[in-house]
Amino acid sequence: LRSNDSSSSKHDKDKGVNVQVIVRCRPLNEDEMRVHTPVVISCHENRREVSAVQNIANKQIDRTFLFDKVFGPTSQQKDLYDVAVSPIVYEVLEGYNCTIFAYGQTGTGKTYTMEGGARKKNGEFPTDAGVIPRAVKQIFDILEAQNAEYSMKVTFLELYNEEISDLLALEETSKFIDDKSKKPIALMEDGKGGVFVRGLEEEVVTTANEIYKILEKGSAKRRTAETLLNKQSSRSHSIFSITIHIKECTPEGEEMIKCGKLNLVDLAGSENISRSGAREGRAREAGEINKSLLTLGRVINALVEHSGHVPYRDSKLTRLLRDSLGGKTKTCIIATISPSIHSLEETLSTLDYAHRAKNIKNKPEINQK
Ligand code: ADP
Ligand code: ZZD
Repeated sequence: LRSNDSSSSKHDKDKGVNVQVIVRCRPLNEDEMRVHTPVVISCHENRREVSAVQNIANKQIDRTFLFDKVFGPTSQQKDLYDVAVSPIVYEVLEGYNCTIFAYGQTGTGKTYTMEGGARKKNGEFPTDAGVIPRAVKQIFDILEAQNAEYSMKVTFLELYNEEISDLLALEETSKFIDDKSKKPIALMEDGKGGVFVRGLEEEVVTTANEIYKILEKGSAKRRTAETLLNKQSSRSHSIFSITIHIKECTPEGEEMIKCGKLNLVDLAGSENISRSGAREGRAREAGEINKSLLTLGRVINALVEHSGHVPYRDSKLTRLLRDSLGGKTKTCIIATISPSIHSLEETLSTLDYAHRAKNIKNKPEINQK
C-alpha cells in the first residue's frame, strides 16, 4: 500500500503543480466613500470566492469565481503575508525558486501589496509594510534562528518600454538620463534555455537593514527617473530578486549547498490590455501598448490552451520570467481589484485573466549541489 501511495504522489508531481492564484480586493478610498460609490464586489474568504454583481438588461446577474485564496477589503498586510506568502518563503529556503506577481488595474493595490507603506523614521517596522519588506525580515529571522551558514545577494530592476534599468547601479542622476553613459544592460541567453541580465548589479547583503537601504536607494532612483523622463510608473514593471545559498550537512556528514531564489514582481497596470479589441486599438494609437504585458497574456493563453508555440521570446518580461511560467519555478499571482462599480469592466477582465492563469502547471525542482 505504501509503495502505491508514493508512486501515485510521484505521478501527480510529474503532471506539475498549478500556479497559485490569489485575489485581493482593496477597500473603497475616502473619495469613493464620500460620494457613496456603489460596491459591486463581494469576497467570501472561507469559500475562496469572489462575486461581481452585474446589471444586464435590468436583471441582476452575479458572476462568481473560485480562487486558491481570497482576501477581502478588510484584510491586513500581515493576514495576506502570513497566509499566502510565508509558506512560499519557507520553500525558497528549501531550495526552490519562487515568483510572486502582482497583477491588476492601476490603483487597485499592487504596490501597496508588494511594497506597502513607507519606512518609519524611528526604525520601527511599519504595520502596513508589504510583501517585500516582510519577506526580507522573515528570511533573516529564519536563517538566524537556524544559525545557518548562508550567503545572499539581491537585484532590483525596472522594465519600461522594453528597456531594463538597474535600480541598484550607483550613478549620478545626470548620467542616468544620458543614454551614452548609461550602463549597458542586456538580456543574454545562458545556453541552458535560461537568460541572465548582463551588467546588472548584484549586491551581496548580510542584514535586513542593508536590504532596506538598498530598497530606499532603488525607490529614490525610480522616482527620479520617472520625473526626469516623464515616465508613468503605472506602465513599468519592477522585479526585486533575492538569491540565497545555504550550506547544509547531510546526516552522513556530507556538505551540501541549497540555492533558492525569490522573485517579487510588481507588474504594470493591466488596463488597456483587456481582451476587448477596441481598447487595445485605442491604446495602440496612443503608443501605450505594453509589449511585455501583452506577451505575458499570450504566454498564459498558450500554456493553458496547450497550443504548441509559447511566445516567451516576444518580450523582455517573459524572457526574464520564463521559468516562472510553465518552468521549474513555483509561481503565485496576486490579482488586485477595486470594489467600485466604476471599475467593474476592468475588474471582470482581471478576474477572467487570473482565473485562466490557475491552469498553468509548473514542475518545481529543488536546486542542490
Ligand atoms: P497600484 O500599484 O495597483 O497602482 P496602489 O498600490 O498605488 O495601486 O494603491 C492605490 C491606493 O489605494 C493607494 O493609496 C494605496 O495605499 C491604497 N490601497 C491599495 N490597496 C489597499 C488595501 N488593501 N488597503 C488599504 N489601502 C489600499
Ligand atoms: N511603497 C513605498 C515604499 C513607496 O512607494 O515609497 S516602501 C519596499 C519595497 C520596495 C521598495 C521600497 C519599499 C519601502 C521603502 C520605503 C521608503 C524608503 C525605502 C523603502 C519599504 C517599506 C518598509 C520596509 C522596507 C522598505
